[in-house]
Amino acid sequence: EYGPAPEDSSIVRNWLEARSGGFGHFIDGAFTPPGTTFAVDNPATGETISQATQSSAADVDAAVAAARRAQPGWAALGGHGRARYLYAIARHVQQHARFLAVLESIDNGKPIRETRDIDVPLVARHFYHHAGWAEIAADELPGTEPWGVCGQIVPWNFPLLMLSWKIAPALAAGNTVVLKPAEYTPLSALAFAGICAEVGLPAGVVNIVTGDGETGAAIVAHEGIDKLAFTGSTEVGRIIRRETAGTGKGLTLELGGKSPFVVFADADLDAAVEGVVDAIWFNQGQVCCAGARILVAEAVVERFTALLRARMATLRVGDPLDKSTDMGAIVHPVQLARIRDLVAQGKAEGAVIEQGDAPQGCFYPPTLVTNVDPASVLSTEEIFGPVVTLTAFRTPADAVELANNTRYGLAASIWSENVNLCLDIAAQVKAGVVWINCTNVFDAGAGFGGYRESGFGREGGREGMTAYLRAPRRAAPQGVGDL
Ligand code: TXE
Repeated sequence: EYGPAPEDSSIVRNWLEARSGGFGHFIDGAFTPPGTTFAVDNPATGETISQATQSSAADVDAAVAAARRAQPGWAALGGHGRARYLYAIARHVQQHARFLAVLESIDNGKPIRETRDIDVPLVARHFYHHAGWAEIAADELPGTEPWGVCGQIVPWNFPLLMLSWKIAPALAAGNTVVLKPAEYTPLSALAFAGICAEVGLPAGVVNIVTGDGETGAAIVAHEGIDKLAFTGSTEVGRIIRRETAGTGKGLTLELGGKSPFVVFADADLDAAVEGVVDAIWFNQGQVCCAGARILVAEAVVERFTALLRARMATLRVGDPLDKSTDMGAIVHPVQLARIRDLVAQGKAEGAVIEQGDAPQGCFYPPTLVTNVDPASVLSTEEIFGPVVTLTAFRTPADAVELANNTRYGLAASIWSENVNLCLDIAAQVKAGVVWINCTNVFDAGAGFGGYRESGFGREGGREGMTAYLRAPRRAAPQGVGDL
């Protein structure tokens, strides 16, 4: 299997060089000239690789107006007409897979192995899946209609994948969109805009505006937006919930997490250790559903911890474009400082910190935290870095209590060879997604989302599709969060 090697970064370098003046927005089917720009950096090298435009209120107005104009025609194309475009987008994502994988890796700092094998294939899968939904939605979800124009705000941890989670169902349902990528990682969304142009997507169906939280706030407040979808911090989710209260806008929020990873005494410990690698060291731990709290049965805690330490020592942190790298760079020095501060705070509170190696720069080593109090910041705060706590439990009831001792409720992972026990525990753990003997398994056909302070609404599957449809004759299955 051939995958991108470091030298493949030249395809991205050439693309960026051809756009050395930086990027404008993608509005009404065309790129605007760059305006007031901000730097886009490669976190692994610290180098500025491009410039993107900070959107003004007028830019957001123009994008929303374009989306409004395009929406009736897009809906009128019918399911099959829209599906053809979604299939075309999926195919073009596959055709540009190598380019997109390298671009995402350079912009975000994540290992090329992950962008190549996980992010980009899942993006294509999401568009194929929702092309299927476009074909059958009229039959499967009768009496529904698109919301109209969707405002979509995505984070930097899976820039292109989160874009696909937002755009694919919205378009399948007959909506048009104004999407804002995160300011740290706007490039793959801009490349995606190029793909929309390439497949001849009607102008105004997808609009991409770049900028920071101010741009996000302008989208949230805009009267021409009918539905909002946000993935990001619980803090900003709260603001958006407040801002949209009483406006009639649809809303789904996918926010933070502090997911438990529960290992029972009869678990396959080697498999569970690999699970931890995937749960917390994948994407440098910058994963909303990261298994950030290992809870392990007392009877096996020593054996498990020894295996985990040995595995942690083998992880390679470094150049994201090197195919043998396990962990790349942290997305931005601000996030790195946040991780360092939280770990220092935890250490001051008495936690024991063990770390692997990491190069100088915007990197953070894989980190195991033991002797940690349940009230410590390391047990309660979303660190959004490669830092995992480990706590022993005595009985299954203790495990459930510890697992639910969080204000979040996004995901959980349970490890045991006793499937009855797994199912019993799964039913008691308060999490939107529960994985048994696996972790971080995503599929476009399965709903993903949380409850409590992890937000509400689902992305993927039938529920994810219905979130983009108004159901005049039925209550929409969303909007019941308790933020
Ligand atoms: O998030 P923000 P940040 C968590 C994680 C991380 C912390 C801070 O714990 O350490 O949040 O990250 C846009 N109105 N997650 O500061 O600010 C912003 O421009 C509208 C978990 O980067 O929430 C970006 O596009 N939009 C998370 C997006 O919101 C606003 C992924 C997310 O940024 C806005 C990311 C406003 N007032 C961080 N302010 C997950 N659930 O996966 C900012 N934005």
